[in-house]
Amino acid sequence: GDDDDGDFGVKLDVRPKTKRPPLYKVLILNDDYTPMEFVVHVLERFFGMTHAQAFELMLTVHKKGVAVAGVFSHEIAETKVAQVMDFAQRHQHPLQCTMEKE
Ligand code: NFA
Repeated sequence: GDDDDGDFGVKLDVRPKTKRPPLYKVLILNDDYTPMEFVVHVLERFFGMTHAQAFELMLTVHKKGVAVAGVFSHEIAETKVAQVMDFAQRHQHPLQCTMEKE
């Protein structure tokens, strides 16, 4: 704008602005047809969970409808979703996996 205050509007370099990239939750959705053991296998295979962790998360999805399988960068989350959707489709299960910004 004008320069009524005589400071020439020069912004002082105070804080280095290092914006972190957004993170994305990868969600597993319940359905009536995908076998429980298949979901457990997916969670072990693509999310590095132990059998016990995978079983517990599968039961959470089964009971509540949805649960977070992991939190990742946009690119990794997209890859996980694509891997799970492809694997489910190849086995003819209707399992759904999506991502959402945290
Ligand atoms: N609800 C499915 C069943 O009863 C199991 C399931 C759990 C499916 C988690 C999808 C996700 N066979």
